[in-house]
Amino acid sequence: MPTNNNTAVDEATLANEVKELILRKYPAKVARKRAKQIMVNKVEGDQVPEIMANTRTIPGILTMRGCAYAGCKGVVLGPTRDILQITHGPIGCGFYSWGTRRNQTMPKTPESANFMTYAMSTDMQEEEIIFGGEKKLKKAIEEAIDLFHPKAIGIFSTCPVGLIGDDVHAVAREMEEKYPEINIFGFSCEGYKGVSQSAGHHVANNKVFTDVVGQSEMQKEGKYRFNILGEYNIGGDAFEIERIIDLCGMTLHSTFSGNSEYDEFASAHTVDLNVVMCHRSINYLAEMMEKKYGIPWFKISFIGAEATAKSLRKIAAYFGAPDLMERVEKVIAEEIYHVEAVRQEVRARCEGKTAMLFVGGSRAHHYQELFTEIGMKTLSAGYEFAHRDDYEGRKVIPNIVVDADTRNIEELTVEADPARYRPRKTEEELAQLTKREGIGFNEYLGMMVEMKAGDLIIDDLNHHEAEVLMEKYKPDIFCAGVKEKYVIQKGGIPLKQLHSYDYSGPYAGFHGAVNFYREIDRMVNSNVFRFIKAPWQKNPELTGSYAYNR
Ligand code: CFM
Repeated sequence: MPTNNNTAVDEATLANEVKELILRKYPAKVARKRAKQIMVNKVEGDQVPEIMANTRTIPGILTMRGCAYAGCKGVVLGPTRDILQITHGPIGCGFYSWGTRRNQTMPKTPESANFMTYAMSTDMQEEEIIFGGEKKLKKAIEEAIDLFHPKAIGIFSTCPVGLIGDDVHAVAREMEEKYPEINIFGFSCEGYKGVSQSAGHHVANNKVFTDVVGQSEMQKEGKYRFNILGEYNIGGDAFEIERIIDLCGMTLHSTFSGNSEYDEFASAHTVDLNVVMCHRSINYLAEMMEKKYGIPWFKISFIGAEATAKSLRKIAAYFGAPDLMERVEKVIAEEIYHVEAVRQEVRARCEGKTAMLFVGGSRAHHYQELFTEIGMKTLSAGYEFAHRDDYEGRKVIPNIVVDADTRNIEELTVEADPARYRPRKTEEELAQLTKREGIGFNEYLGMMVEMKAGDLIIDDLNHHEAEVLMEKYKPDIFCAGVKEKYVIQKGGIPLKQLHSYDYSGPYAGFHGAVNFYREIDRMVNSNVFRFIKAPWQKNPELTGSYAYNR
């Protein structure tokens, strides 16, 4: 996007002021650390400032982050309907990770297994914390097998399980010997692992790779077969993506993990391509599948009509068949025609309005596209738990300092499978595709590279900082999650939840783009927010100070 230099200078001045205001409230040590996590963007080619990310949240700061268990059980495995998932731990962990993410699913027949409607947990009590919980876990597994006869069972560890030393992997092995027809595996995804849910993604990727992928040679019909990695069917996104891929005549073998089944995971290594949507949560699996099976991967996004079209073209170009490319062009033309009518209408009302996005590890980047399509500008954005590569691009991976928190997570050594490794393209073909079609294999440019100079980038945003942003920038819309929603809305700014989509969706693909345009139009042009006076705007605020200051 061309940038007007003067505007960039003005924006950078404001961004620097806001940063200064944010830091002023903090004790010196905290300010020093936060200063490295709050960056005024500069872009020179693919070079952007270095940002500190994926480090511990400073105690006392109310972070937006979640835990490793959430990243493993809730995020990566949660949307799979027929892997029976048992939370080994106190009941709260299982209950609060049940259904709140709005990942949807559609069993193939009414009889097909779907365990997503159940919250299964060992419901640990003091007794198990003191004497160990393995016995109770075995009982829970047997009970689940009796009731549901699943193909596969995943056991998810919560904090106390790690603290008392229950060996979920030994239990899984023992139970698998007893029930050899069921694939039973455990995840060491104790909540405290790493510094956020990002650690849980990695733990999940590792186990799915070692224990599930490669277990079946099932092949779906079709010439153009691929997997989508990092799409979780929030608000029905996967349904819309499936619709489009069907129209294009391609075969989506497996989605990790929106609207997915165990058998699709188990045979995911039989495809010819992996495309990665959410880089943060699943790039590990893409890399490992390439090393072991020879499946190339590249980054795509189905968020935004243009991004969807671009991604479809890339996939078609990869397969390289002229009839496929023609069919894809036809689908794009038809779909864009309908999107355009709404886009133009909405754009007339939204042009020039401003947005901020603070979400997870990929959406804060992807959704900027949708705003751009209706003429809105992003002023500030950040991830909750992404790593430097999600901000600055994968080129910085070799320079990322590995700290103790990262060492906590197993890094698998993967080698080519002696029997099943099969390069899908020659080196020369890959180089050609990169040159001719601009497909960046094993590449992710990162959010900052695709944002403007002068934008304010904040990692692991907190409430104090969100309030300063609100006051100083007065954006027309703020995108974050439920923990932020009501504080922001009481401040008179509409908040769109980009995790659960509030009660709406899908937002992916062409239909999703239309849904999003309309929703944002309603929100930014609604008068109701202008009449809101927050309690602290009507009455004097209570302020406090440390006792030792007196
Ligand atoms: Fe990937 Fe996600 Fe996200 Fe994520 Fe998440 Fe999510 Fe997210 Mo909430 S996998 S990183 S851990 S795109 S649950 S579907 S919305 S924080 S930006």
